[in-house]
Amino acid sequence: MILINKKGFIHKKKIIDIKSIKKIKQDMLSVMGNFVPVSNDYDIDKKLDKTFNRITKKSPTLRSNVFKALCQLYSIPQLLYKKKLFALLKRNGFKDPIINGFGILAVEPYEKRFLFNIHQDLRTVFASYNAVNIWIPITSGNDIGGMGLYEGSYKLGPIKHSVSKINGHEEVDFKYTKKFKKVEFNKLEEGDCFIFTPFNLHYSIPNNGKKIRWTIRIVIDDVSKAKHFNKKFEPYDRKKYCDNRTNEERLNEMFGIYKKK
Ligand SMILES: O=C(O)CCC(=O)C(=O)O
Ligand SMILES: [Fe+2]
Repeated sequence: MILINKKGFIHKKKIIDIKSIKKIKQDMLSVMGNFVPVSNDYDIDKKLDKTFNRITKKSPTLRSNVFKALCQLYSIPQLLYKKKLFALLKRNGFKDPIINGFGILAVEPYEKRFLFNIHQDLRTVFASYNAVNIWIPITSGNDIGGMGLYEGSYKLGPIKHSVSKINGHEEVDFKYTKKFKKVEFNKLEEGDCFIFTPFNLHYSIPNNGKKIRWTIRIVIDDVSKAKHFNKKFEPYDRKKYCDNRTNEERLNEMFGIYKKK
């Protein structure tokens, strides 16, 4: 596996311009505005959080469906065509890029339910081991948490994950992290880009701040690295390594439907 660099991740500052991020936030508000009144705060982040809280208060089903729609926003993959990001991917050797998936993550202050344990992203369908996550904070702050990652741990290859009895998320045993240096991305600046291989072990850092940590994730891959295509699409047998329910299905089965405290 050759992945970006030996560490399997890069951090580049100011890759996505603030205007494009604002456009995404406006699109998110427009989606939510179909179901609740949009808050009239001047600050767009406050507007976003308050409006999303209104959605949450209204009903768990509405929250879940609105969230699904936000994850599929048209304007998310458009970021890939921004000059700086496009050039960055080219420089990192993406010859025949494809989009495997994209979405938004919301980590609310002091909300533990959606925090990821140490994992690799094995539920995504990859075409090759050269896939990368492009992780873009769209809110800034030091106290809103972030993500931790073990540099170079992709060298372990896919690891069999188990479901945590404590929080219902998939995880691998801590022992796998031992040989690798941990880096934490917890000083988030909107528009920065963290590009990392989904095979690097990584986890969420809790949000102890006052606003929601919103992040965008786009997964891309390179077909020129899929030498196995004459036999199969994926580079390995994914079913052997992970649970195939969605996060939401698994959490609902284990802990009941989400209701905000
Ligand atoms: O943002 C987080 O808390 C973790 C995100 C993550 O695991 C991912 O994007 O694959
Ligand atoms: Fe992940």
